[in-house]
Amino acid sequence: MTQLDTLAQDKFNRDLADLEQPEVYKLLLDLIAKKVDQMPLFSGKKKIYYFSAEFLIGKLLSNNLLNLGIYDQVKAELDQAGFNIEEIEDEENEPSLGNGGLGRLAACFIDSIASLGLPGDGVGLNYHFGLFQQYFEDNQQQYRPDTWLDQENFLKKSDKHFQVPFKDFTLTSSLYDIAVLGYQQDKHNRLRLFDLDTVDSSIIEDGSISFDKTDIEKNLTLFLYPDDSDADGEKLRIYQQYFMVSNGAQLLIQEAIERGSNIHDLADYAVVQINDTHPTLIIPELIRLLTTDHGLDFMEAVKITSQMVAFTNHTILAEALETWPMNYLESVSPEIADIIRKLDSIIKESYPNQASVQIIDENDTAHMASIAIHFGFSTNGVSQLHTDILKQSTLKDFYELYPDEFHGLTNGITFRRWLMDANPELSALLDRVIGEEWRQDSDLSELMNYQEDDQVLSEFSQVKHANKEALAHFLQDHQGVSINTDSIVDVQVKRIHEYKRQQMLALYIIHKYHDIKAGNKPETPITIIFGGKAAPAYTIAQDIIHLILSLSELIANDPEVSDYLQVVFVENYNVTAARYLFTAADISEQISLASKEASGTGNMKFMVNGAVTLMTLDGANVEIADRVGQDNVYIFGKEAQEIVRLYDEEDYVARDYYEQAAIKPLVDFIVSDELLAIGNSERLNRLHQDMINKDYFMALIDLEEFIAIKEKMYADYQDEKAWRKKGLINTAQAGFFSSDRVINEYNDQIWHVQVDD
Ligand code: KOT
Repeated sequence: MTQLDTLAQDKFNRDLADLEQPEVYKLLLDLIAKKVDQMPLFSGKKKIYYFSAEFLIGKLLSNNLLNLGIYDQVKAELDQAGFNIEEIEDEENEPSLGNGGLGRLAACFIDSIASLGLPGDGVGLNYHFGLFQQYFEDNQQQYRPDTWLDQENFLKKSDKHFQVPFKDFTLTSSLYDIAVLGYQQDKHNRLRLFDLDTVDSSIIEDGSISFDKTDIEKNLTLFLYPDDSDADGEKLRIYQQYFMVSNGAQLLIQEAIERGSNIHDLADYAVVQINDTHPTLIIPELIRLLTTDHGLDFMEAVKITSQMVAFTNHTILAEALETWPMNYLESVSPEIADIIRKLDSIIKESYPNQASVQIIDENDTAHMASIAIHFGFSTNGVSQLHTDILKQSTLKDFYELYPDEFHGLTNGITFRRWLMDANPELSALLDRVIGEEWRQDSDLSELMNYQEDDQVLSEFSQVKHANKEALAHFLQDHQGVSINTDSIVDVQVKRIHEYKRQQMLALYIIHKYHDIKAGNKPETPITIIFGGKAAPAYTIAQDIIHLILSLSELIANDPEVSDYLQVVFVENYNVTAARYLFTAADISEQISLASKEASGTGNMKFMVNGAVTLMTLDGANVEIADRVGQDNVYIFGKEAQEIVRLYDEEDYVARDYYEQAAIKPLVDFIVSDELLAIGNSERLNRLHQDMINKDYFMALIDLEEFIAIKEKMYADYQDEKAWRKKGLINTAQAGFFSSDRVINEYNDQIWHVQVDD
């Protein structure tokens, strides 16, 4: 009798084959829980605490089975009983605990920390409705709360509680844990998510995502702030951040004492990595706890804290830099505000004439990044280019004060999820061609020896085609759209933001639409796919979604064009959908305005799955191009230095570009009779005006080059073998972008934690 059959009989007194799908799902949860119960925690003197407001972990069922090394066996048992493991995974809701790149990076990092055998937990919040679910109505983005907690899941309520003192009340937290299983490890780490038992979903206005913002006890962990690379200045956010870090700080001190710390040596027991500035209040909170609860004097507490906290910056966008008015902080926690004022005095005394490095500015507003840099021991950027820009411009004055504390650590992705789990066909092909070592060391470079091998290239093509079929099924089930699996699959998936320039790809679509109508039919049909959410407060981003959806409808209903060009916008893009898109893509769109995308990590997920990147020299794209060489990527557009100069000298005038003969008709088509007949005039007119008069992220500056290079790419695709060779070289060179490499670098340069083996 199989493992699952035995469990089924214990639990239901029936055979596996007689169960319903939800029961099988529960059985698998039980099986995994049993295995986890037998696995001790990773341990050691010093432990990593990765603090993040977001952990975009994705569904865990198959990932956990894979990490436990029982995926194939379980799949076979299920097959035998007539179940399909992918259908069973439909029973699991995707945890809704992140916005985009920053949250997904945290998920990849905790996977790698465990897979490398390091003791280290993630610390965050358990948002009951997480990020909103996106759906489309009248070609516009709409919102519904994500009820992800409704289904049985991997969260386990612990018996830990802490008291968090706010100005007017004290809240008692509850701690939930999710086991983080490293790849083929016999110990595990945890994701620690704090919550409040008093949160009350009945305060949400029916079916919407609006709620009473004042009643903290009822609303604190209801929702995740829906901003990506943006900061929303509401007070509830400070409550959330302080709740997260106060709990996390109390937890880490408690655990350190249990392991033998005498408090004075706390920095030998714990290192805290903060994922951007959202957890910065851990600095004053640690100082508060060390002085008030543990009797240290202020300067000793400051010194210990400064040896414990390391800061990662994820963006140079000014609108994303967190600043809090001191009166907000005072109304949330006067003690914390008071400590921040003391830290500010230290800096004002040390650097009296340097406005740019102060903590509190002339408007009595606190700059969270300043606190993190002055009172942490490490600041890092997330790609080489991003780190250079931090050192040379955004954080130049800080870099001059602390040159040795700056690090550049290019982001990475976990191959467990983004290759093994997402693309079992490609993984099996890799096993056959280069052996299975890559599953341990992420080294795929041996594949370079097969770039001229017809057999391998043809199998590579077959895998891509099978993944296009899987994507087609997903889109059919998910939103009733059918796509041509023999078309070129060209994908841009990421949050909707002007700097990422989805609007530039929309202008290309307008160009292509007219070109096809003029009789220039593509040899191979083209499917352009978008996915991503826009923040509810970000009007222009929603206008861009509206433009793309309206174009999609126009093209689908035009028989002259629809056989050659299709535009799809995936509804509610998330980790679950991402898997199908990264593995099916021929073309990866990484077209941000140079200097603005700190790293990007989607670029790496496409690359490892053999897509060819269309890129500006931004973020980690630069390093992708360095590794695969000029023949295997398509580069266009102005470079970062030039863009930084244009901003410094306010030297970009959108209208000058708009007036050009090749550009004007494309922009003006946004408000053409054809599109206005489909779309909303207010949205289309606003976007049109914005592009002509502002275009703050310079979609027009690179448009002509973009159109030219896209045409070249589609033409090059016609040589199937040459195209797949490019894809194969991309996969072969992707090893560097494994998050295992990144975590080893963090540990060598910043954390210095011992592997537990
Ligand atoms: C959000 C709010 C405030 C500050 C920063 C952010 C932020 C940055 N959210 N996501 N990012 C992205 O982080 C990724 C991981 O490092 C990068 O790859 C990506 O370029 C950032 O935009």
